[in-house]
Parts: sequence; C-alpha cells; structure tokens
Amino acid sequence: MNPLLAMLGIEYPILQGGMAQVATPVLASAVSNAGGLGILAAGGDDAETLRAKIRQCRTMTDKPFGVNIMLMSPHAPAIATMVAQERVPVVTTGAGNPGVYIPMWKEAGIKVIPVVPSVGLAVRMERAGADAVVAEGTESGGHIGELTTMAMIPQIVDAVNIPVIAAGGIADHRQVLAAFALGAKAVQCGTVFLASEEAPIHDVYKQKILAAKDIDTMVTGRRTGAPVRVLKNAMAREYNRLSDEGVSLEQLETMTIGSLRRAVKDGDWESGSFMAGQVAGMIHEIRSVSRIIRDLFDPIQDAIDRLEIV
Ligand code: TUI
Repeated sequence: MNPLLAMLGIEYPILQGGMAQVATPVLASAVSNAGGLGILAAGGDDAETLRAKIRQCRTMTDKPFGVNIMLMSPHAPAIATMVAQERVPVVTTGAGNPGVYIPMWKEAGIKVIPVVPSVGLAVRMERAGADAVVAEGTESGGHIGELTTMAMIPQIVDAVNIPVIAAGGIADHRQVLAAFALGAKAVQCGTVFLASEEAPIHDVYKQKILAAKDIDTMVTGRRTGAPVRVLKNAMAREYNRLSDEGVSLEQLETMTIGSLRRAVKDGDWESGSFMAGQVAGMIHEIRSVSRIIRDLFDPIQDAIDRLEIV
C-alpha cells in the first residue's frame, strides 16, 4: 500500500502544485474532489485573505486539501501561525527552509511536506520532522533549483526514510511511471493543471501553454539568485536584460510579482510573467481536472503496483 494515500487521505498519489494566484479554492477543490490533494497557494496573500480562502475551500470539498506557503513572502510568519489555528490537513512550503515552523505545525496535527531542490535540504527537513518531501526538478515552472528530476529523485530517495514526491517534468502517465521507477511514492504537478477547465486563469495563458513547444520556456533571474522558469516572451527577455545591467533586486522582484498577476488575470502576453514548466510543450488540449488525473494514472496503475512490490 502506498504510504502517502493513507497519510494524506487521498485516492490518487498526486498533489497539485502551489501555484501563486492560480491555486485558488476552485482549482484546489477540483483536484481534491477528483481524488488528488488540492493545494491552496498563499502566494503573496496576507494571513486573513488566505484564511478566507481556506474556509471557502472547505465549503467546496469534503476531501482533504493542503496549503502551500511561499516562504519568501513577508506574510509567511503570520500565515504559518494561521494555518496551525485552522488545522489545515497538509502544509507544503516553497522557496525556503520551513524548519522553524515545523514543531508548531506538528503540534496542530498537520502533515508537513516541504518542497526541496537538493539532498541536503531533504535530509535537514527529515531531521526537522517533515512527513514527506516534494523533490522539485529544474524542469518545473516558477522558482526552481539546479538539479533535474531524473538526477535528483533517486539521490533523495537513497538519503531519507520519509516518502519522496517527485515534481518537475511530469505531465503524462509515462513520466508518472518514471517517477515511481526512480523511487517516488507520488507526484506533484503544476503546469498540466494550468491547462485544465477549472484553472482560474486568463484564456490567453491557457492558449500559450497549448501553443508552447519544448524549447519555449526560459529561466529569468539566474544572476539574482531567484531563478524562475516562464514561457519565453518579451517580458522575460527584458527582465534578464535589466538583470544583466545590474538593476536592483528589489526592483526586479516587484516587476515579477506584478507581472504574474498580469499573466494570470489579464492574459497580458507583452508584460506578463507566464510561469510554466518544460512540459508545456507536450500539453495540447484543455481537459477537466478529473480527466487529467485519470489520464495520468489509469494506464499505468498495474505497472505502479508491480513496482511497489520490487
Ligand atoms: O517555490 C517554488 N516555486 C515558486 S515560488 C514562486 S513566487 C516567486 N516569484 C519570484 C521569485 C521567487 C519566488 C514561484 N514559483 N517551488 C518550490 C521550490 N522551492 N523551488 C525551489 C525551492 C527552494 C529553494 C531553496 C526550497 C528551499 C530552498 O532552501 C534555501 C535555504 O534556505 O536553505
């Protein structure tokens, strides 16, 4: 039996990525209702805004769901306390080390699943009491580390005793099976859910995902130490040009946060930041969340079951 299904109270071993401004109650409840673990993204929300979203999500699903906390947000400390008060079933974290919050979350009965980009951080998270880790490869959209999913997953699987969830570069059943072959016990997907009927994003964003080819993502901000994978557009090239010219980190960060909203809400291809993973090139149709999840697992369920015996 897959240890994560019982731990998280889900039917399919899949988590939805915590995509800022995209992972709303509508998307998260759709994923949970389809048997995966939906995740509400805190993004840049303050604690009370996010609390309202948690309560709204509870009216939309009876199933468990999680909250993703972006640790670079100035609201992260207040949100960390709020999710403990609300006793959300699962917390995932990104873009930092959540170690200081883990005792409080465990005390509240929360399952804690940090997203990590390396073996070192995975080991530290296990020691700090994490229940599982998401190992997210550089194929992913948004803020990324250096290692690929293929190289990183087996190294983390060998280094820790908690379940490892693979993320980055997973959009169809072949990649899910590969992740399980590498030792992952579940997958986390983001980009494939952007191209869902339920994703609350501008239609231009969905169409740009469908039109993307394999080489149509690029990484901005490598120089500043906050690399972010996005669809290639004028905005992304301009960001890197300014970054190369030495524009301040603060200015660049402000530009990024505003530009994500312009992509998600306005579909502004000129000045929006369309975060997406390298798998955008293999997504060709908009499907329901439930269809996406069934397409990811139904063709390989027997193969996964055989792998688990090995
Ligand atoms: O966090 C993500 N993906 C994100 S966050 C985000 S919002 C943002 N926008 C602009 C700049 C930066 C962030 C968009 N997409 N994925 C999980 C993730 N976590 N990827 C990499 C990491 C990570 C990196 C360093 C996790 C821990 C870490 O530790 C550093 C330390 O403190 O040890």
